[in-house]
Amino acid sequence: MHILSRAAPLAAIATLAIAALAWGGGAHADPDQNLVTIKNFDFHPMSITVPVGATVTWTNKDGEPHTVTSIDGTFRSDALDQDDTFTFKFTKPGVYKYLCTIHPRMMASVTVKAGQ
Ligand SMILES: [Cu+2]
Repeated sequence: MHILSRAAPLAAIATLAIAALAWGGGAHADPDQNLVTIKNFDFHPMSITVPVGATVTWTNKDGEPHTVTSIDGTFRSDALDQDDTFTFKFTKPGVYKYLCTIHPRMMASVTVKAGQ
């Protein structure tokens, strides 16, 4: 009992550390949960890396409309109102830069890697 009572706080600290790492590792989130949030006129995260075949879902949390528009024309959403989503499946490796055509300073990217 004495050993357990000393070990428990260490275990709790280790659990918190792991949770903190998981929280900060947005680019390594669950492969089925490639989520980008549009909030305060920015994309979060601004860069995300996914394997070929992954689907990315954007959700607009702003009251203003935004679009998700790739520079090279690979994908293009309609204007997304608040809580609207846009989903795109990436079938080819590459770096896909995109922006909001309504607010072109809003720029971000999706990196698609082969063989993951
Ligand atoms: Cu916008």
